[in-house]
Amino acid sequence: VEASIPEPQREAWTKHEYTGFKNKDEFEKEVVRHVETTLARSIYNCDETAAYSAASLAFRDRLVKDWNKTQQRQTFTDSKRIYYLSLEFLNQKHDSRVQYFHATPTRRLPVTMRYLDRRAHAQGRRRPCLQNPVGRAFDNAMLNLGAKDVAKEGLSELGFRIEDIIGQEHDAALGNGGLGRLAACFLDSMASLNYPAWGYGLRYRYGIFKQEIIDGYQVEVPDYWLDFNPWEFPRHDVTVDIQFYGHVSKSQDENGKTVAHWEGGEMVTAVAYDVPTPGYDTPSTNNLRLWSSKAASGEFDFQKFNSGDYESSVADQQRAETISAVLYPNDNLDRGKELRLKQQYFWVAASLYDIVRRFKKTKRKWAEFSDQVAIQLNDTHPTLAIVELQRILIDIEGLEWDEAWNIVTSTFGYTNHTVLPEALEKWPVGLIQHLLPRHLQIIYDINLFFLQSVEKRFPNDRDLLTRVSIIEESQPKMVRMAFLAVVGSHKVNGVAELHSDLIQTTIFRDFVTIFGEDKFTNVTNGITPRRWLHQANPRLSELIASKVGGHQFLKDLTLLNQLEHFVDDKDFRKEWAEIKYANKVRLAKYIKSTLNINVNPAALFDVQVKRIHEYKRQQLNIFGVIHRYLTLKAMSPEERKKQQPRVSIFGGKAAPGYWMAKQIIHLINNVGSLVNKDADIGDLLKVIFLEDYNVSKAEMIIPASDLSEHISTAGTEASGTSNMKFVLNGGLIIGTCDGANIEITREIGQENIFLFGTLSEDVEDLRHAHTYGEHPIDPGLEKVFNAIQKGMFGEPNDFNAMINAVRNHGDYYLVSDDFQSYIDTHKMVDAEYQNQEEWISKCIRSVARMGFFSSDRCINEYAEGIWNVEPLAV
Ligand code: CJB
Repeated sequence: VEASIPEPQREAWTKHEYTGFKNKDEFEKEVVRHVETTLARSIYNCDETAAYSAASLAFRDRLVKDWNKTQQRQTFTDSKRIYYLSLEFLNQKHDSRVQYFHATPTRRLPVTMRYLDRRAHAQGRRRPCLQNPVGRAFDNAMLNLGAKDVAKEGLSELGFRIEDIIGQEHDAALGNGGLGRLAACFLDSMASLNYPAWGYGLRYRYGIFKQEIIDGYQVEVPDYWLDFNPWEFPRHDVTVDIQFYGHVSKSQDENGKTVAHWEGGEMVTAVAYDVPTPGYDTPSTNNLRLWSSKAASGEFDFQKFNSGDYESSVADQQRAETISAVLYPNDNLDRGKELRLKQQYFWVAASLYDIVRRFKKTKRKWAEFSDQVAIQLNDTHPTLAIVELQRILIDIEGLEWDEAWNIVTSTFGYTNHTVLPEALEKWPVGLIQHLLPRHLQIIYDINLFFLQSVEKRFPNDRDLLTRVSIIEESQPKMVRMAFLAVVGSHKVNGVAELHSDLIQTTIFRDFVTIFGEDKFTNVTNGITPRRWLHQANPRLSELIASKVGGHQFLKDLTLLNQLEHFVDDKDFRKEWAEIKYANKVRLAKYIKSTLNINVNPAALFDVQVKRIHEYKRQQLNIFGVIHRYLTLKAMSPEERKKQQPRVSIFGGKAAPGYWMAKQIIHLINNVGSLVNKDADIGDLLKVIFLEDYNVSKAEMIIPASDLSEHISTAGTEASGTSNMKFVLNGGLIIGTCDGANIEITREIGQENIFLFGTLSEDVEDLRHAHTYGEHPIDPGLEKVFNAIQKGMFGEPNDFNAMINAVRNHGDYYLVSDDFQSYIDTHKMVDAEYQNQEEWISKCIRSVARMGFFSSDRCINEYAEGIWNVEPLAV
């Protein structure tokens, strides 16, 4: 690798190397410098936002050093890199209201009071500090650089409280739910384990919408987050022109070989924005590269501009910017919009151009490509990368088809995250033909060669060929992206054992026959303990650290098993219980402040927070809550006194076009309106819907749960990851035998989880029976339906569709089948919760046994079994 500075001049560079602040004074100096120069402000107009910006920049400067060194190390050692392609990377969305309810509660003071208070603080008169601020990138940088105390003292001397400063952060929420959050956990683990890895994604101007609840209904509000983000580096010099539309012509080269030329159409430019992603307790800092779209500065708009068509040249610009403008807000649902396909190709083409460019700098032979590059496809969204790499290799680099295809298939791995039919991506052939004419030809060729090879091995099986064809012979014809991803990858994995078995026996069954079992594997999902324990629940993290030999468990989560020795330790149990209670108090305060509802922190907190989806069955939960309410109402006051008080807490967004999901939200809110003010019921039951559930709120809600609900119809939830977060934070779960619940049970023991409901192997038969035979509704559920239809929870017609889905439309999600066992299991929960001593033992044992679910374990499995990549020593 050549340096741009010649040898004799490098001495000066070494002498003046930037080293970042080393102590409090130097930190303060950096902050003041950034306020005065970078931000062009002064003591007269340095507000908290400016202080946040300057402090972040001081840390960023230090992070950048590690980041640069990491990149240089990876280049010099010529190591194989992992490229993680994901349309979503879900980080925290900051909500300014949340921070005031973390840990030690303090009153939110009026602005002027806070100002006075801050000055008092600066003069040394301290008041209690909040311990668990929520700004992420900043907090993460402080954590990973081990300099939080320095920052705290330095900021205090400059007149600010670190909690207020962290609270200024407005981070990106570039994802919908589990899939995007998994990608963020993976980035954390890859850096923490010193793997050379890059993430590639899109820099949406609008991330996931903000949810407001108005009169019980969800309303979506756009979320603009790009005001000032010190954590990203615009690389205006790193751009790639991406072509769309046009046509393909063919010519012969000097050797008589046919060469394809993709010509015409329009260009859009991709601009790179880099986000350093530091690892925990290591200087390794990887890169997340997000692409933003803008109009190409090439001939197209220039021509129009010259011909005086200013308006349309501006329109072109806006059209180009539209590509990266907005995250599609659907979870587990494919809507097939043209702009979405444009996003996919734009992102994939820019990323591959970048990856190939980096590889070509090594001057290695093409045959070595997959020794240097592993590309992981996070779901089918980046599947066009397979086609694009084949195109680059044959059309641009002049390789033969077979040689190119070998390189392609040994480079890619594909992770499947869902078996839901409505989520499996398909694109109309005509749309691809129009947008990416050359790619369609290549897809047809990939399919042709694939089907020929199948035909050879399984002659005379036309059905098989039809079933596995990448092209679905429907009206219109469709490209099946999951099949293309399977054919173009060397490994395909599911995200939990049951899910990986299911994909091999259902959607990809024929491919297992064709390619053999070895191509298919499982990597059970995991979560980063840095975020989901240490940062979300600092007191619990410290308590654990005090028992298991310090914070090493955050790097090796299996060390949690030492907690088993303390299950009977009185003081430990007491502190454990106090922490849970404090977390519940914090959530109760938040509920009071946002909804003006009093909930009793001593009640059992029963939480279901996740995207709203029929398969996740929030409807089962709310029907169960109604059943509980009706049961309580029918009791005598004496009987009621014996019942376990509960707070049922819901949160989650519905995709804006998902009408049924929105009705579920509406019903939850209507039930809450009635129940929460019913004097007969009081503390025995409260029903809460928390608005705008996101990662920040998850950090507050999850540590406060006693029981959480993971109750998808068996066989529908690929893994789930919040189940892991809840258990790791000392909450028990009620769940179906679905996704990772099964492995959680295996790890923590059957006695520590409340399982209920139909098993996945019985689901199909029941569905069949509903459609073709009798389908009597569960009598308990029937009572619930009657109450709704009598208008107990508002206009009954609003909920007809929800009821009809169960009663008249085959009950696809088996709500009625599972209702009785769901209710019975909740009765068991109530009974067991009464015995607090036993309950706490279960919680501690569960946490002790959760080591398996670290995303570090997961990343090591990918590295060994799929990527063939080693960590890079630092
Ligand atoms: N998943 O979040 C999504 N969106 C999709 O479109 C498809 C799947 C989720 O991915 C998670 C990470 O693998 C899984 O834990 C979860 O079960 C799945 O629904």
